[in-house]
Amino acid sequence: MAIEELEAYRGRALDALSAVSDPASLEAWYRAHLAPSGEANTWKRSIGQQPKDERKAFGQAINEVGAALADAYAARQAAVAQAELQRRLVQEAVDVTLPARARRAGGLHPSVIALRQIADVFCQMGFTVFESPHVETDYYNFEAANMPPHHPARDMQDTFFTTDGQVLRTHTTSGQVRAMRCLGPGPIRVILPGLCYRNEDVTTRSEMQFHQVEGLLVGPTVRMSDLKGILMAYARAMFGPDQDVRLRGSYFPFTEPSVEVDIRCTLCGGDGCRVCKYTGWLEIGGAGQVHPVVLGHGGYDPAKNRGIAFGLGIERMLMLRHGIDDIRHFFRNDLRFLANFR
Ligand code: FA5
Repeated sequence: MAIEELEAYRGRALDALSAVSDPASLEAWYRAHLAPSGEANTWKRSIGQQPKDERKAFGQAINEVGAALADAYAARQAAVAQAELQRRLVQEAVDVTLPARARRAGGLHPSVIALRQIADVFCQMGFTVFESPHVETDYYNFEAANMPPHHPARDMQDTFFTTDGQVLRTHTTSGQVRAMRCLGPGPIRVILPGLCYRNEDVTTRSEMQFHQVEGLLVGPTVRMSDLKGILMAYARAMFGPDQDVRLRGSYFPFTEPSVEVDIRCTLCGGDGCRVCKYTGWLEIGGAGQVHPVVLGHGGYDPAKNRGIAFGLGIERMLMLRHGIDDIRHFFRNDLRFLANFR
């Protein structure tokens, strides 16, 4: 009787096992049947209730059923694992025929693109690039540029000071004497590109930070006519082969004579309009012959050497070139503006 019940149990357990198709129900089946508290083991407790002469055979039958269930379980476990693997392969399959999602690459800032173009223009004229620090000493930014303490010209450039008494360079002219001391005593032909900082009210034409490209030539034969030729080459590279340059008398403490550099108005071509205030000309920077005091700070004998220098504003040049009406676009990080220059 008990043997028949045991056989019926075997049939039930194997039927239940054959219906198992996933790891969770396989685990549940194992707990119900083969685990120490599972049904296959509870049979063992009933051995003592059997007639004495049947106990041995009943015990063997229980062991056989247990072994048969364990074999069937192992086979089912392998089948479920295989099925699970198949399921995951299908579920996680990558459709290699799908079109790739375009990656949006970053790009260079318009001022940096312009700086690179400008470096190309000047390098073709034999210039090399000289880098100087953004955080500068008062000496290099002002004093070496012939602006001793209390010189009124310091007010022309409202300055950001650091807590330890240094300044954020107000112009790339701060690198002139550094370049002379580093590259002298022979002739020098360098540009010094980079950011400058001024504590100015931000307007459509003025920012607190902007790029300049400084140019510096020093040597025994350098003269103002070289300056005009170089600036003409720059203007034509930036604004087209018909562009013209005008040097207009001005004042800078570090040059004598000093000039403002104008190009013919890019909007009206020189006829006069609102943008050029009806003068036909637009300013792109300052320039001049390097002051003897500055040459002296750089270690050059002013009696034997002359220098010419210029400082060009990059964002204002780009505003003229692309018809940009507000300089603040450059540092707003608005991709709708920046992406136009990719
Ligand atoms: C100077 O900075 C002189 N160091 C230039 C120079 C160099 C003269 C060598 C002689 C010899 P200025 O302050 O004018 O000069 O500035 C030069 C150019 O920088 C300007 O023409 C303008 O294009 C740009 N610039 C000046 N201030 C600002 C500002 N706040 N925002 C944007 N661009 C500016």
